[in-house]
Amino acid sequence: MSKILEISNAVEAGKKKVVVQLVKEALEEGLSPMDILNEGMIKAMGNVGEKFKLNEIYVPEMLVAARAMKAGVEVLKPHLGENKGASLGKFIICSVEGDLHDIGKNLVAMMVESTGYEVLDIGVDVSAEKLIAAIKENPDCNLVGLSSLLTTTMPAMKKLVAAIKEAGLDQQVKIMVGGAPITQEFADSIGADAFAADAASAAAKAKELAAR
Ligand code: B1M
Repeated sequence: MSKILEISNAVEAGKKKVVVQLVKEALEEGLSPMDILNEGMIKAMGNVGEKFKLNEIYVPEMLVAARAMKAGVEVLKPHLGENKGASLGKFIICSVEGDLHDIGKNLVAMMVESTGYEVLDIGVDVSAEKLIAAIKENPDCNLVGLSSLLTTTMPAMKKLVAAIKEAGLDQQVKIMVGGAPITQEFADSIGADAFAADAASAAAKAKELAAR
């Protein structure tokens, strides 16, 4: 069995310690960190989601798989991109109100940081009040990232974008949105400045927005 497949199986099975060990071995063997992430771990979470949808597994199994992936990502983190030192500005990122999923958000934070942004992660289930306060407390923030994994939290994303505009903070920050149910069309419809489908494109978009 290939190392990547072993990692994928261990993530799916929620075997945190095994994932950590396998990721270390894969790096030592010279496998690409992006392949380990995309083919080993993100694909595994996709399988977990499919099994959940088919009622083959339940929330606790999703949770242990998520913990195993997070542990693997920690090992990968130093290899995922070179931090160029904060010079592009400050990026505030969160998962929107009602949404507790944070693996994708964390990956986006990590990749955007590697492009040269300082990152302030304000967590999950973030209300408009909390987000607005964070932007106001950080006048050097020039980019906000909103993540949503549930179709039911898409309206909360719309609400956060509207709150930023109502507070006049869209003069200060650009807004990037993403997450599994989010599309370019949805991003346009709620008035976001950018949409990214994955963490690597989010990093590229963030760089592009800093140059605008
Ligand atoms: Co949940 N969950 N979950 N879950 N979960 C999904 C999202 C689901 C698709 C599973 C399924 O049914 N197939 C489904 C949503 C269905 C829908 O809305 N249509 C679902 C559900 C229903 C739920 C609950 C309601 C289950 C329940 O309680 N009955 C519940 C809701 C909790 C809540 O948020 N209020 C719930 C809970 C959980 C856990 C807590 C158990 C756990 C999360 C743990 C954690 O995050 N700490 C969990 C997990 C693990 C998943 C799946 C299996 C995996 C998510 C993940 O981490 N993927 C997921 C199924 C799936 O995604 N196929 C599922 C890996 C990650 C790297 O990808 O997050 O998509 P992703 O991020 C990507 C891109 O989307 C993008 O870049 C990332 C990296 O490439 N991206 C951005 C993300 N944010 C971005 C922001 C950007 C740009 C790009 O700019 C700012």
